[in-house]
Amino acid sequence: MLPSSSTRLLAASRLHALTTSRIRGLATVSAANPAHSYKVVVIGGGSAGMAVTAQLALDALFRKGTRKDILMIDPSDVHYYQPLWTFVGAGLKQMKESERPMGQLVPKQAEWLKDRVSRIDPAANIVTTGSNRQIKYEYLVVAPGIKLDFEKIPGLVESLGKDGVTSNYAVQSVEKTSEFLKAFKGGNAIFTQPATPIKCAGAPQKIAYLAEELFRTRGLRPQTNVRFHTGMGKIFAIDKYAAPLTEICASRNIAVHLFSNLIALRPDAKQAVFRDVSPTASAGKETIVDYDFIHVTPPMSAPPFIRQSGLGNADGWVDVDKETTQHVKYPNVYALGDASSLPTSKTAAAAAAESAVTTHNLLRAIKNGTGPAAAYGGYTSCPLITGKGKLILAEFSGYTGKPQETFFYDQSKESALSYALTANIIPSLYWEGQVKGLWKGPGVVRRITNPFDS
Ligand code: FAD
Ligand code: UQ1
Repeated sequence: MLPSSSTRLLAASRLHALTTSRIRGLATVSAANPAHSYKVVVIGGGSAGMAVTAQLALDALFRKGTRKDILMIDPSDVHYYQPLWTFVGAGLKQMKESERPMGQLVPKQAEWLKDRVSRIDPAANIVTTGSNRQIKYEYLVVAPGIKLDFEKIPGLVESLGKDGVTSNYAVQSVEKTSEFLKAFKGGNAIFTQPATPIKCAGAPQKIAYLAEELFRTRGLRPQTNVRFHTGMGKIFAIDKYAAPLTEICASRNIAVHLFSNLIALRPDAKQAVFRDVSPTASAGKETIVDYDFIHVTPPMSAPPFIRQSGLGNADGWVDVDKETTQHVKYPNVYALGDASSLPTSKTAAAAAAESAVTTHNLLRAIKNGTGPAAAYGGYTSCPLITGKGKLILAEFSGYTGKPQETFFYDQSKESALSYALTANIIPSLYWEGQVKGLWKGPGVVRRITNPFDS
Protein backbone atom coordinates (compact mmCIF):
# COMPACT_ATOMS: atom_id res chain seq x y z
CA MET A 1 0.00 0.00 0.00
CA LEU A 2 1.15 3.52 -0.68
CA PRO A 3 1.28 6.00 2.18
CA SER A 4 -1.70 8.32 2.49
CA SER A 5 -1.76 11.80 3.97
CA SER A 6 -4.30 12.96 6.51
CA THR A 7 -5.65 15.49 4.04
CA ARG A 8 -6.39 12.73 1.57
CA LEU A 9 -8.18 10.74 4.23
CA LEU A 10 -10.23 13.77 5.19
CA ALA A 11 -11.14 14.36 1.56
CA ALA A 12 -12.03 10.69 1.16
CA SER A 13 -14.37 10.70 4.16
CA ARG A 14 -15.99 13.93 2.93
CA LEU A 15 -16.60 12.32 -0.43
CA HIS A 16 -17.72 9.11 1.20
CA ALA A 17 -20.41 11.01 3.08
CA LEU A 18 -21.55 12.58 -0.18
CA THR A 19 -21.78 9.25 -1.97
CA THR A 20 -23.28 7.10 0.76
CA SER A 21 -26.86 7.39 -0.40
CA ARG A 22 -25.91 6.32 -3.91
CA ILE A 23 -23.90 3.38 -2.60
CA ARG A 24 -26.83 2.32 -0.43
CA GLY A 25 -28.88 2.30 -3.61
CA LEU A 26 -26.29 0.04 -5.14
CA ALA A 27 -26.90 -2.67 -2.63
CA THR A 28 -30.22 -3.07 -4.40
CA VAL A 29 -28.65 -3.70 -7.81
CA SER A 30 -29.42 -7.39 -7.50
CA ALA A 31 -33.00 -6.76 -6.35
CA ALA A 32 -33.63 -4.47 -9.33
CA ASN A 33 -32.08 -6.91 -11.76
CA PRO A 34 -32.11 -10.38 -10.20
CA ALA A 35 -30.84 -12.00 -13.40
CA HIS A 36 -27.65 -9.89 -13.18
CA SER A 37 -27.90 -9.48 -16.90
CA TYR A 38 -27.39 -6.24 -18.79
CA LYS A 39 -27.50 -5.07 -22.38
CA VAL A 40 -24.20 -3.20 -21.84
CA VAL A 41 -21.61 -3.57 -19.09
CA VAL A 42 -18.92 -0.88 -18.87
CA ILE A 43 -15.76 -1.77 -16.90
CA GLY A 44 -14.28 1.41 -15.40
CA GLY A 45 -15.91 4.76 -14.70
CA GLY A 46 -12.88 6.94 -15.45
CA SER A 47 -12.49 9.49 -18.25
CA ALA A 48 -13.17 6.86 -20.93
CA GLY A 49 -15.76 4.59 -19.26
CA MET A 50 -17.82 7.46 -17.83
CA ALA A 51 -17.91 9.22 -21.22
CA VAL A 52 -19.29 6.11 -22.95
CA THR A 53 -21.77 5.40 -20.13
CA ALA A 54 -23.07 8.97 -20.33
CA GLN A 55 -23.32 8.94 -24.14
CA LEU A 56 -25.20 5.63 -24.12
CA ALA A 57 -27.57 6.97 -21.46
CA LEU A 58 -28.40 9.95 -23.68
CA ASP A 59 -29.47 7.70 -26.56
CA ALA A 60 -33.21 7.23 -27.03
CA LEU A 61 -32.78 3.46 -26.73
CA PHE A 62 -31.74 3.72 -23.08
CA ARG A 63 -33.62 6.93 -22.23
CA LYS A 64 -36.93 5.31 -23.08
CA GLY A 65 -36.08 1.84 -21.76
CA THR A 66 -38.22 0.35 -19.01
CA ARG A 67 -35.28 -0.88 -16.93
CA LYS A 68 -31.71 0.10 -16.39
CA ASP A 69 -29.85 -1.77 -19.08
CA ILE A 70 -26.40 -0.25 -18.59
CA LEU A 71 -24.15 -1.34 -15.72
CA MET A 72 -20.94 0.53 -14.98
CA ILE A 73 -18.53 -1.30 -12.66
CA ASP A 74 -15.86 0.66 -10.76
CA PRO A 75 -14.49 0.15 -7.22
CA SER A 76 -13.66 3.83 -6.67
CA ASP A 77 -15.91 6.20 -4.66
CA VAL A 78 -14.26 9.11 -6.42
CA HIS A 79 -13.92 10.04 -10.09
CA TYR A 80 -10.70 11.99 -10.73
CA TYR A 81 -9.90 14.56 -13.39
CA GLN A 82 -6.21 13.60 -13.36
CA PRO A 83 -5.00 16.32 -15.80
CA LEU A 84 -5.37 18.77 -12.90
CA TRP A 85 -2.81 16.88 -10.80
CA THR A 86 0.11 18.65 -12.49
CA PHE A 87 -1.39 21.96 -11.32
CA VAL A 88 -2.08 20.56 -7.83
CA GLY A 89 1.49 19.24 -7.55
CA ALA A 90 2.80 22.73 -8.35
CA GLY A 91 0.46 24.37 -5.82
CA LEU A 92 -1.62 26.07 -8.53
CA LYS A 93 -4.93 24.22 -7.87
CA GLN A 94 -6.59 22.43 -4.98
CA MET A 95 -6.89 18.62 -5.04
CA LYS A 96 -10.64 18.84 -4.45
CA GLU A 97 -11.05 20.55 -7.83
CA SER A 98 -9.98 17.25 -9.44
CA GLU A 99 -12.52 15.11 -7.55
CA ARG A 100 -16.23 14.34 -7.82
CA PRO A 101 -18.15 11.59 -6.01
CA MET A 102 -18.56 8.75 -8.52
CA GLY A 103 -22.25 8.31 -7.65
CA GLN A 104 -22.99 11.93 -8.55
CA LEU A 105 -21.75 11.40 -12.13
CA VAL A 106 -23.48 8.10 -12.97
CA PRO A 107 -26.46 8.92 -15.20
CA LYS A 108 -29.85 7.80 -13.92
CA GLN A 109 -30.33 5.41 -16.86
CA ALA A 110 -27.32 3.40 -15.64
CA GLU A 111 -26.48 1.45 -12.51
CA TRP A 112 -23.13 1.59 -10.78
CA LEU A 113 -21.65 -1.48 -9.13
CA LYS A 114 -18.93 -0.47 -6.70
CA ASP A 115 -16.71 -3.49 -7.24
CA ARG A 116 -13.53 -4.49 -9.07
CA VAL A 117 -13.65 -6.76 -12.12
CA SER A 118 -11.30 -9.69 -11.67
CA ARG A 119 -12.14 -11.80 -14.72
CA ILE A 120 -14.00 -11.73 -18.02
CA ASP A 121 -15.22 -14.85 -19.80
CA PRO A 122 -15.70 -13.46 -23.32
CA ALA A 123 -16.97 -16.78 -24.70
CA ALA A 124 -19.76 -16.97 -22.10
CA ASN A 125 -20.31 -13.15 -21.91
CA ILE A 126 -19.76 -13.10 -18.15
CA VAL A 127 -17.86 -10.67 -15.95
CA THR A 128 -16.71 -11.79 -12.48
CA THR A 129 -15.94 -9.27 -9.75
CA GLY A 130 -13.65 -9.27 -6.72
CA SER A 131 -16.57 -10.03 -4.43
CA ASN A 132 -17.50 -12.97 -6.66
CA ARG A 133 -20.53 -11.47 -8.36
CA GLN A 134 -21.18 -12.83 -11.83
CA ILE A 135 -22.77 -10.51 -14.34
CA LYS A 136 -23.94 -11.35 -17.82
CA TYR A 137 -23.66 -8.89 -20.69
CA GLU A 138 -24.72 -8.66 -24.30
CA TYR A 139 -22.11 -5.99 -25.04
CA LEU A 140 -19.01 -5.13 -23.06
CA VAL A 141 -16.93 -1.94 -22.92
CA VAL A 142 -13.51 -2.38 -21.28
CA ALA A 143 -12.00 0.82 -19.84
CA PRO A 144 -10.20 0.11 -16.53
CA GLY A 145 -7.26 2.47 -17.24
CA ILE A 146 -3.56 1.74 -16.84
CA LYS A 147 -1.77 0.02 -13.92
CA LEU A 148 0.87 2.01 -12.00
CA ASP A 149 3.84 -0.28 -11.19
CA PHE A 150 5.48 1.56 -8.27
CA GLU A 151 6.65 -1.80 -6.87
CA LYS A 152 8.85 -2.37 -9.93
CA ILE A 153 11.31 0.26 -8.62
CA PRO A 154 12.96 -1.18 -5.48
CA GLY A 155 12.90 1.37 -2.64
CA LEU A 156 10.04 3.41 -4.10
CA VAL A 157 6.90 2.08 -2.38
CA GLU A 158 8.31 2.57 1.11
CA SER A 159 9.73 6.02 0.37
CA LEU A 160 6.88 7.59 -1.63
CA GLY A 161 5.46 10.64 0.14
CA LYS A 162 8.48 10.91 2.49
CA ASP A 163 11.77 12.82 2.51
CA GLY A 164 11.43 14.52 -0.86
CA VAL A 165 10.17 11.47 -2.82
CA THR A 166 6.90 12.10 -4.62
CA SER A 167 4.75 11.47 -7.69
CA ASN A 168 1.85 13.33 -9.30
CA TYR A 169 0.76 9.93 -10.67
CA ALA A 170 -0.41 8.55 -7.29
CA VAL A 171 -3.50 10.10 -5.75
CA GLN A 172 -1.87 9.79 -2.31
CA SER A 173 1.21 11.83 -3.17
CA VAL A 174 0.04 14.62 -5.50
CA GLU A 175 -0.23 17.12 -2.63
CA LYS A 176 3.15 15.93 -1.31
CA THR A 177 4.75 17.29 -4.50
CA SER A 178 3.66 20.82 -3.66
CA GLU A 179 4.57 20.36 0.03
CA PHE A 180 8.10 19.16 -0.82
CA LEU A 181 8.61 21.85 -3.46
CA LYS A 182 7.70 24.53 -0.91
CA ALA A 183 10.12 23.04 1.64
CA PHE A 184 12.97 22.63 -0.91
CA LYS A 185 16.10 24.60 0.02
CA GLY A 186 18.38 23.77 -2.94
CA GLY A 187 20.41 20.76 -4.08
CA ASN A 188 19.52 18.13 -6.69
CA ALA A 189 15.93 18.10 -7.98
CA ILE A 190 15.28 15.10 -10.22
CA PHE A 191 12.31 14.31 -12.47
CA THR A 192 11.94 10.87 -14.06
CA GLN A 193 10.03 9.21 -16.90
CA PRO A 194 10.13 5.41 -17.40
CA ALA A 195 10.79 3.49 -20.61
CA THR A 196 7.27 1.96 -20.66
CA PRO A 197 4.15 3.47 -22.22
CA ILE A 198 2.54 5.85 -19.70
CA LYS A 199 -0.57 8.02 -19.49
CA CYS A 200 0.04 11.64 -20.47
CA ALA A 201 3.60 11.27 -21.70
CA GLY A 202 4.20 15.01 -21.14
CA ALA A 203 3.31 15.10 -17.43
CA PRO A 204 6.76 13.92 -16.19
CA GLN A 205 8.39 17.03 -17.72
CA LYS A 206 5.54 19.51 -17.01
CA ILE A 207 6.22 19.33 -13.27
CA ALA A 208 9.95 19.86 -13.94
CA TYR A 209 9.21 23.18 -15.69
CA LEU A 210 6.89 24.35 -12.92
CA ALA A 211 9.38 23.34 -10.20
CA GLU A 212 12.29 25.03 -11.99
CA GLU A 213 10.24 28.23 -12.19
CA LEU A 214 9.41 28.01 -8.48
CA PHE A 215 13.07 27.55 -7.54
CA ARG A 216 13.98 30.58 -9.68
CA THR A 217 11.26 32.79 -8.18
CA ARG A 218 12.41 31.85 -4.70
CA GLY A 219 16.06 32.68 -5.43
CA LEU A 220 17.16 29.05 -5.08
CA ARG A 221 18.25 28.48 -8.65
CA PRO A 222 22.01 29.09 -8.24
CA GLN A 223 22.26 26.32 -5.62
CA THR A 224 19.91 23.92 -7.48
CA ASN A 225 20.53 21.34 -10.23
CA VAL A 226 17.40 20.40 -12.19
CA ARG A 227 17.68 17.06 -14.01
CA PHE A 228 15.13 15.31 -16.24
CA HIS A 229 15.88 11.60 -16.74
CA THR A 230 13.78 9.76 -19.30
CA GLY A 231 13.96 6.15 -20.41
CA MET A 232 12.79 7.30 -23.84
CA GLY A 233 15.07 8.45 -26.66
CA LYS A 234 13.23 11.75 -27.25
CA ILE A 235 11.81 14.41 -24.98
CA PHE A 236 8.44 14.22 -26.83
CA ALA A 237 7.27 11.95 -29.63
CA ILE A 238 6.26 14.68 -32.10
CA ASP A 239 9.12 16.81 -33.48
CA LYS A 240 7.03 19.97 -33.83
CA TYR A 241 6.71 20.08 -30.02
CA ALA A 242 9.98 18.30 -29.11
CA ALA A 243 12.00 21.11 -30.75
CA PRO A 244 10.73 24.03 -28.58
CA LEU A 245 10.76 21.82 -25.45
CA THR A 246 14.43 20.95 -26.05
CA GLU A 247 15.18 24.65 -26.45
CA ILE A 248 13.34 25.51 -23.22
CA CYS A 249 15.36 22.91 -21.30
CA ALA A 250 18.62 24.28 -22.71
CA SER A 251 17.76 27.92 -22.00
CA ARG A 252 16.57 27.16 -18.45
CA ASN A 253 19.50 24.86 -17.65
CA ILE A 254 17.36 21.75 -17.17
CA ALA A 255 19.74 18.84 -17.83
CA VAL A 256 18.00 16.28 -20.05
CA HIS A 257 19.25 12.69 -19.81
CA LEU A 258 17.73 10.56 -22.60
CA PHE A 259 17.66 6.74 -22.40
CA SER A 260 18.26 7.05 -18.64
CA ASN A 261 15.83 4.78 -16.83
CA LEU A 262 15.27 4.90 -13.06
CA ILE A 263 15.80 1.36 -11.71
CA ALA A 264 16.04 1.85 -7.92
CA LEU A 265 15.86 4.33 -5.06
CA ARG A 266 18.07 4.14 -2.00
CA PRO A 267 16.06 6.33 0.38
CA ASP A 268 18.50 5.97 3.30
CA ALA A 269 21.33 7.44 1.23
CA LYS A 270 18.92 9.68 -0.79
CA GLN A 271 20.27 8.22 -4.03
CA ALA A 272 18.59 7.30 -7.33
CA VAL A 273 20.02 4.60 -9.59
CA PHE A 274 19.65 4.99 -13.37
CA ARG A 275 20.41 2.49 -16.13
CA ASP A 276 21.48 3.45 -19.63
CA VAL A 277 18.90 1.89 -21.97
CA SER A 278 20.26 3.39 -25.19
CA PRO A 279 20.94 1.21 -28.24
CA THR A 280 24.68 1.94 -27.92
CA ALA A 281 27.81 0.33 -26.45
CA SER A 282 27.17 2.08 -23.11
CA ALA A 283 23.82 0.27 -22.64
CA GLY A 284 23.47 -1.27 -19.19
CA LYS A 285 25.81 1.22 -17.49
CA GLU A 286 24.45 2.34 -14.11
CA THR A 287 24.75 5.85 -12.68
CA ILE A 288 24.00 6.87 -9.11
CA VAL A 289 22.69 10.40 -8.51
CA ASP A 290 22.11 12.05 -5.11
CA TYR A 291 18.70 13.67 -4.74
CA ASP A 292 17.15 16.22 -2.39
CA PHE A 293 13.82 16.10 -4.25
CA ILE A 294 12.67 13.47 -6.73
CA HIS A 295 9.44 13.33 -8.74
CA VAL A 296 9.00 9.78 -10.01
CA THR A 297 6.79 8.68 -12.86
CA PRO A 298 6.47 4.94 -12.27
CA PRO A 299 6.57 2.27 -14.99
CA MET A 300 3.06 1.35 -16.14
CA SER A 301 1.37 -1.65 -17.74
CA ALA A 302 -2.00 -3.09 -18.74
CA PRO A 303 -4.21 -4.44 -15.91
CA PRO A 304 -3.35 -8.19 -15.68
CA PHE A 305 -6.98 -9.41 -15.75
CA ILE A 306 -7.18 -8.39 -19.44
CA ARG A 307 -4.50 -10.85 -20.52
CA GLN A 308 -5.80 -13.48 -18.07
CA SER A 309 -9.23 -13.18 -19.71
CA GLY A 310 -7.86 -13.80 -23.20
CA LEU A 311 -8.60 -10.25 -24.39
CA GLY A 312 -5.05 -8.89 -24.52
CA ASN A 313 -2.55 -8.38 -27.33
CA ALA A 314 1.12 -9.36 -26.94
CA ASP A 315 1.67 -6.48 -24.49
CA GLY A 316 -1.52 -7.12 -22.51
CA TRP A 317 -3.62 -4.17 -23.83
CA VAL A 318 -7.22 -4.94 -24.87
CA ASP A 319 -6.74 -5.94 -28.49
CA VAL A 320 -9.08 -3.73 -30.51
CA ASP A 321 -9.30 -2.51 -34.10
CA LYS A 322 -7.54 0.86 -34.13
CA GLU A 323 -10.36 2.54 -36.08
CA THR A 324 -13.56 0.97 -34.74
CA THR A 325 -12.39 0.22 -31.15
CA GLN A 326 -14.08 -3.19 -31.50
CA HIS A 327 -12.25 -6.28 -30.19
CA VAL A 328 -10.41 -8.18 -32.91
CA LYS A 329 -11.75 -11.57 -31.73
CA TYR A 330 -14.98 -10.89 -29.80
CA PRO A 331 -17.25 -8.55 -31.79
CA ASN A 332 -19.49 -7.72 -28.80
CA VAL A 333 -16.48 -6.36 -26.87
CA TYR A 334 -15.14 -2.80 -27.26
CA ALA A 335 -12.29 -1.01 -25.50
CA LEU A 336 -10.98 2.53 -25.23
CA GLY A 337 -8.83 4.68 -22.98
CA ASP A 338 -5.50 3.81 -21.39
CA ALA A 339 -6.14 0.03 -21.19
CA SER A 340 -6.83 -0.30 -24.91
CA SER A 341 -4.36 -1.23 -27.64
CA LEU A 342 -5.28 1.94 -29.63
CA PRO A 343 -1.79 3.00 -30.76
CA THR A 344 -1.94 6.64 -29.75
CA SER A 345 -0.70 8.64 -26.77
CA LYS A 346 -2.85 7.74 -23.73
CA THR A 347 -4.73 10.86 -22.52
CA ALA A 348 -8.16 12.02 -21.34
CA ALA A 349 -8.32 14.09 -24.54
CA ALA A 350 -7.83 10.91 -26.60
CA ALA A 351 -10.48 9.15 -24.49
CA ALA A 352 -12.98 11.92 -25.34
CA ALA A 353 -12.47 11.43 -29.08
CA GLU A 354 -12.43 7.62 -28.76
CA SER A 355 -15.66 7.63 -26.72
CA ALA A 356 -17.68 9.05 -29.62
CA VAL A 357 -16.44 6.26 -31.91
CA THR A 358 -17.00 3.45 -29.39
CA THR A 359 -20.51 4.68 -28.57
CA HIS A 360 -21.49 5.15 -32.21
CA ASN A 361 -20.28 1.69 -33.23
CA LEU A 362 -21.76 0.00 -30.17
CA LEU A 363 -25.20 1.57 -30.72
CA ARG A 364 -24.98 0.69 -34.41
CA ALA A 365 -24.36 -2.96 -33.49
CA ILE A 366 -27.14 -3.02 -30.87
CA LYS A 367 -29.63 -1.53 -33.35
CA ASN A 368 -28.42 -3.70 -36.26
CA GLY A 369 -27.68 -0.42 -37.98
CA THR A 370 -26.58 -0.27 -41.57
CA GLY A 371 -25.03 3.21 -41.67
CA PRO A 372 -21.26 3.63 -41.80
CA ALA A 373 -19.17 2.72 -38.76
CA ALA A 374 -17.29 5.55 -37.10
CA ALA A 375 -13.48 5.54 -37.34
CA TYR A 376 -11.00 6.93 -34.80
CA GLY A 377 -8.02 8.68 -36.36
CA GLY A 378 -5.70 8.71 -33.31
CA TYR A 379 -6.43 12.27 -32.05
CA THR A 380 -4.71 13.06 -28.76
CA SER A 381 -3.54 16.13 -26.92
CA CYS A 382 -0.96 17.03 -24.31
CA PRO A 383 -1.01 20.50 -22.77
CA LEU A 384 2.66 21.03 -21.87
CA ILE A 385 2.73 23.60 -19.09
CA THR A 386 6.13 25.28 -19.19
CA GLY A 387 5.49 27.82 -16.41
CA LYS A 388 2.74 29.72 -14.66
CA GLY A 389 0.78 31.32 -17.52
CA LYS A 390 2.75 29.54 -20.29
CA LEU A 391 1.83 26.41 -22.19
CA ILE A 392 2.57 24.54 -25.44
CA LEU A 393 -0.71 22.91 -26.51
CA ALA A 394 0.31 19.77 -28.39
CA GLU A 395 -2.54 18.26 -30.42
CA PHE A 396 -1.83 15.56 -32.95
CA SER A 397 -2.81 12.20 -34.36
CA GLY A 398 -0.88 9.39 -32.71
CA TYR A 399 -1.53 7.38 -35.90
CA THR A 400 0.04 9.74 -38.43
CA GLY A 401 2.27 11.81 -36.11
CA LYS A 402 0.80 14.94 -37.77
CA PRO A 403 -0.35 17.94 -35.69
CA GLN A 404 -4.16 18.41 -35.48
CA GLU A 405 -4.36 21.80 -33.82
CA THR A 406 -7.74 23.25 -32.86
CA PHE A 407 -6.74 26.89 -33.20
CA PHE A 408 -5.34 29.04 -35.97
CA TYR A 409 -2.21 30.13 -34.05
CA ASP A 410 0.96 28.04 -33.85
CA GLN A 411 0.30 25.92 -30.76
CA SER A 412 3.94 24.79 -30.55
CA LYS A 413 4.80 28.26 -29.18
CA GLU A 414 4.44 28.97 -25.46
CA SER A 415 1.17 30.84 -25.05
CA ALA A 416 -0.82 32.50 -22.27
CA LEU A 417 -4.04 31.74 -24.16
CA SER A 418 -3.24 28.01 -24.27
CA TYR A 419 -2.53 28.15 -20.53
CA ALA A 420 -5.81 29.92 -19.72
CA LEU A 421 -7.70 27.41 -21.83
CA THR A 422 -6.11 24.43 -20.08
CA ALA A 423 -6.30 25.82 -16.55
CA ASN A 424 -9.76 27.39 -16.72
CA ILE A 425 -11.85 26.28 -19.71
CA ILE A 426 -10.98 22.61 -20.35
CA PRO A 427 -11.76 21.50 -16.75
CA SER A 428 -15.32 22.85 -17.24
CA LEU A 429 -15.53 21.15 -20.65
CA TYR A 430 -14.65 17.97 -18.81
CA TRP A 431 -17.07 18.26 -15.87
CA GLU A 432 -19.94 19.79 -17.85
CA GLY A 433 -19.25 18.00 -21.12
CA GLN A 434 -17.12 14.84 -21.20
CA VAL A 435 -18.53 13.05 -18.15
CA LYS A 436 -22.07 14.03 -19.19
CA GLY A 437 -21.66 12.57 -22.68
CA LEU A 438 -21.66 15.97 -24.41
CA TRP A 439 -17.95 16.69 -25.10
CA LYS A 440 -16.38 14.27 -27.56
CA GLY A 441 -13.14 16.11 -28.28
CA PRO A 442 -12.50 19.27 -30.31
CA GLY A 443 -12.95 17.68 -33.78
CA VAL A 444 -16.19 19.58 -34.45
CA VAL A 445 -14.72 22.89 -33.27
CA ARG A 446 -11.53 22.37 -35.30
CA ARG A 447 -13.43 22.09 -38.55
CA ILE A 448 -14.49 25.71 -38.05
CA THR A 449 -11.58 27.26 -36.14
CA ASN A 450 -8.73 25.63 -38.07
CA PRO A 451 -10.17 23.95 -41.18
CA PHE A 452 -6.74 23.39 -42.78
CA ASP A 453 -5.51 21.25 -39.85
CA SER A 454 -8.62 19.03 -39.80
P1 FAD B 1 -8.88 6.34 -15.80
O1 FAD B 1 -9.43 7.72 -15.97
O2 FAD B 1 -7.64 6.18 -14.99
O3 FAD B 1 -10.06 5.46 -15.19
C1 FAD B 1 -9.97 4.09 -14.96
C2 FAD B 1 -11.12 3.71 -14.03
O4 FAD B 1 -11.22 2.29 -13.98
C3 FAD B 1 -10.91 4.18 -12.59
O5 FAD B 1 -12.04 4.86 -12.12
C4 FAD B 1 -10.62 2.90 -11.82
O6 FAD B 1 -11.12 2.94 -10.49
C5 FAD B 1 -11.38 1.87 -12.65
N1 FAD B 1 -10.84 0.51 -12.56
C6 FAD B 1 -9.55 0.12 -12.48
N2 FAD B 1 -9.47 -1.23 -12.42
C7 FAD B 1 -10.73 -1.69 -12.48
C8 FAD B 1 -11.30 -3.00 -12.46
N3 FAD B 1 -10.53 -4.09 -12.37
N4 FAD B 1 -12.65 -3.11 -12.51
C9 FAD B 1 -13.44 -2.01 -12.60
N5 FAD B 1 -12.95 -0.75 -12.63
C10 FAD B 1 -11.61 -0.60 -12.57
N6 FAD B 1 -4.75 13.61 -20.00
C11 FAD B 1 -5.03 14.69 -20.79
O7 FAD B 1 -5.83 14.58 -21.72
N7 FAD B 1 -4.46 15.91 -20.56
C12 FAD B 1 -3.60 16.12 -19.54
O8 FAD B 1 -3.12 17.24 -19.33
C13 FAD B 1 -3.29 15.02 -18.68
N8 FAD B 1 -2.45 15.17 -17.64
C14 FAD B 1 -2.26 14.14 -16.75
C15 FAD B 1 -1.45 14.36 -15.64
C16 FAD B 1 -1.27 13.35 -14.71
C17 FAD B 1 -0.38 13.61 -13.51
C18 FAD B 1 -1.93 12.11 -14.87
C19 FAD B 1 -1.79 11.03 -13.82
C20 FAD B 1 -2.72 11.87 -15.98
C21 FAD B 1 -2.88 12.89 -16.94
N9 FAD B 1 -3.66 12.68 -18.10
C22 FAD B 1 -3.90 13.75 -18.95
C23 FAD B 1 -4.06 11.31 -18.50
C24 FAD B 1 -5.51 10.99 -18.27
O9 FAD B 1 -5.89 11.26 -16.93
C25 FAD B 1 -5.78 9.52 -18.60
O10 FAD B 1 -5.24 9.23 -19.87
C26 FAD B 1 -7.27 9.23 -18.60
O11 FAD B 1 -7.79 9.40 -17.30
C27 FAD B 1 -7.56 7.83 -19.14
O12 FAD B 1 -8.90 7.48 -18.96
P2 FAD B 1 -9.31 5.96 -18.60
O13 FAD B 1 -10.77 5.99 -18.38
O14 FAD B 1 -8.72 5.05 -19.58
O15 FAD B 1 -8.56 5.68 -17.21
C1 UQ1 C 1 -9.52 17.90 -24.43
O1 UQ1 C 1 -10.54 17.71 -25.09
C2 UQ1 C 1 -9.40 17.27 -23.17
O2 UQ1 C 1 -10.40 16.47 -22.69
C3 UQ1 C 1 -11.38 17.15 -21.97
C4 UQ1 C 1 -8.24 17.42 -22.46
O3 UQ1 C 1 -8.14 16.67 -21.35
C5 UQ1 C 1 -7.86 17.20 -20.22
C6 UQ1 C 1 -7.18 18.26 -22.92
O4 UQ1 C 1 -6.15 18.38 -22.25
C7 UQ1 C 1 -7.33 18.93 -24.17
C8 UQ1 C 1 -6.24 19.86 -24.62
C9 UQ1 C 1 -8.47 18.75 -24.91
C10 UQ1 C 1 -8.64 19.41 -26.24
C11 UQ1 C 1 -9.58 20.56 -26.18
C12 UQ1 C 1 -9.39 21.75 -26.75
C13 UQ1 C 1 -10.45 22.78 -26.61
C14 UQ1 C 1 -8.18 22.10 -27.49
